[in-house]
Amino acid sequence: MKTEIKKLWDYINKSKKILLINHIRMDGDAFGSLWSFFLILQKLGKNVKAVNDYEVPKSLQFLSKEKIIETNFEIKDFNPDIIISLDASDFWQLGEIYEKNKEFFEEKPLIVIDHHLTNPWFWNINIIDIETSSTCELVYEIYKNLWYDKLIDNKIANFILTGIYTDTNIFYNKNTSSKTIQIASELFSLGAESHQIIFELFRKKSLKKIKLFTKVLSHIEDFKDWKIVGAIAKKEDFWDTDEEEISWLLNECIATIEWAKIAFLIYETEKWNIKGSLRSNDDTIDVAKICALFWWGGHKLAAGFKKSGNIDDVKEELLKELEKVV
Ligand SMILES: [Mn+2]
Repeated sequence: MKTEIKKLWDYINKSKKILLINHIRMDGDAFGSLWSFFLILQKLGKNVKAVNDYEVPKSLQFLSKEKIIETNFEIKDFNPDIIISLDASDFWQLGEIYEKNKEFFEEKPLIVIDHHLTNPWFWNINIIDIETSSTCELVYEIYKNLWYDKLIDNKIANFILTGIYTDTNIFYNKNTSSKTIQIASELFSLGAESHQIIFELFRKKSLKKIKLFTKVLSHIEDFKDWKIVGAIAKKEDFWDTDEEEISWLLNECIATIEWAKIAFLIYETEKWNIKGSLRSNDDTIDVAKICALFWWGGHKLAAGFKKSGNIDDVKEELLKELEKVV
């Protein structure tokens, strides 16, 4: 890891133009790691651009009024010296920007910074640590190694703490280590506004959202013999939601059922476009492996998948796989 970080430092030093990219449908960790890197590189005097296929989710916009992430961007015109990918566990997670510029990505030095178990270590420099709670925790350690931590102001500290909070569910998930807490403590000292981040991302809810959740939760099904609990949500019941809301519904409601070993939520993003999200409450059950049978990835205790088809059929197919592991 140290040699990889040294290589990153060499690349950053040599580069004038740097492109940052994170995974599509970014979460707090993808967002926070990208933003913090953006600001650090700017302070180092680099010409930095950040890209993603999608706009920043509304829930994260409280962190900055400024928009740095460009959704329509000709990376060939920018012609960066290096590309840094944050929190993406595979190529497809880089979205259409990658698909459209495949050769370009292959030509340029690509540095992958990530913590997903399913990452295939896909390019020139892989700074990947699956023991780390979040990409934000990892980038903080990189900044410390490279002496960039001197550049961290309260705004940058806020972005990093956001990723740590969202990926650990405020230190609740088992990926939280004493080092995670140590780093958070340092971020507090640097002026991170913990209370505001927790309020914005974990506490506040709209009445509309609560009504929507009531609907989905009324469809909860239990497969108690297998200690599985889950719900499906059809498009008409579950409009206008984002990934964070789905995680909340699953983490805070469905997965808290006392006897549940596995919890799932399957939902339609469009008719026939199905996504599923899974949680394991049992260390011996790896839901990332189950999701990998479909098409996605994630972590041992929290993972998701994508599939097209009829939502009820997808549920049956998933249950068949789940029954094998419980
Ligand atoms: Mn992450």
